[in-house]
Amino acid sequence: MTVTQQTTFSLTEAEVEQFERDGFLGPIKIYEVEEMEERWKTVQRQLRDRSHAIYPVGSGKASSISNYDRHLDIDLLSEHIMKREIVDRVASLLGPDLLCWRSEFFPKYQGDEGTDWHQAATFAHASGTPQIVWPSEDGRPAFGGTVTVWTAFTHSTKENGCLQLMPGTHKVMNYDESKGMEYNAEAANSQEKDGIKRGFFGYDYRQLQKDPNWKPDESQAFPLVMKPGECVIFWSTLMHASLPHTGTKKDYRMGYAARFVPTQVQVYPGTDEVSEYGGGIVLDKYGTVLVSGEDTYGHNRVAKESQRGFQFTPHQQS
Ligand SMILES: O=C(O)CCC(=O)C(=O)O
Ligand SMILES: [Fe+2]
Repeated sequence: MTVTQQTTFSLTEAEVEQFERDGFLGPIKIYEVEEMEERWKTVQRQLRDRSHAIYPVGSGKASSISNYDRHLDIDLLSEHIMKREIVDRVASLLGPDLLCWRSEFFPKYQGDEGTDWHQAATFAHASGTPQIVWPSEDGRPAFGGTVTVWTAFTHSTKENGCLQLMPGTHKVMNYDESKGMEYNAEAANSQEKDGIKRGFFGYDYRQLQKDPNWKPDESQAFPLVMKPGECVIFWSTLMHASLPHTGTKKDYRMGYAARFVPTQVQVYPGTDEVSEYGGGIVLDKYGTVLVSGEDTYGHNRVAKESQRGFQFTPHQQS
């Protein structure tokens, strides 16, 4: 794996080794608590204004995918995915030529189930079509996945549904994302798995298990408590989940995940529309964002600026 030249926020060799061993790094402070809280208030207000959003609003559960990629129309989110504190670190892991291909909100409100244990290499799990495809090496597909930077926009605690991780589980896939899952919005918030209320936003991730009799080993898991403004960087192929929200109404948790791949990866190859989570989006206004380096492959549409004219000027790692 490439260790890029040292810049202000690039990782040390020891941190890169730790990431390769454990599959994650963090929590890492990106914003002061007060700054994050201010930013989140503003973003929250701006999320409601969809006049420049690239996907139209969906109904019910489908609304979550209509809030994909709001970094393409909300300045504070455009700035967030370009932040050197994030980009330099991810470049230390994936090399200097980097795309942000997706961002997503992950809320947990009072009574919400936890997120199922899962791993994602192609992101075909819900739509049935791979959303990211790495080049094949010697005719074999390389080990896929994306580096996710999940930032706590609010406090993230054991009571309000913080993430859980299983260190070191990112090198073996327990799931086959091509199997397909049944969508059933009504099934949400109704199932216990090993005594913990969990689901996957209307899906049951267990349907993708390679071995139907296998069970995630909860004893390997730990809860990742985070303050507003802290992030965790992890391979999407790391076993990850979250706890149910058993706390009070006021104390919701909000995570914002930005996903990165190197420029040699094909994003949404051969795909114009995505149907998943009971909703659908059309990719006509979609573009990846080159956050660092250059794109010599030209596999993907690259947005030069956001829908509001925010300039995506890639950082140089030197
Ligand atoms: O926030 C959660 O509960 C799940 C997040 C997740 O699965 C992801 O960022 O890939
Ligand atoms: Fe995930």
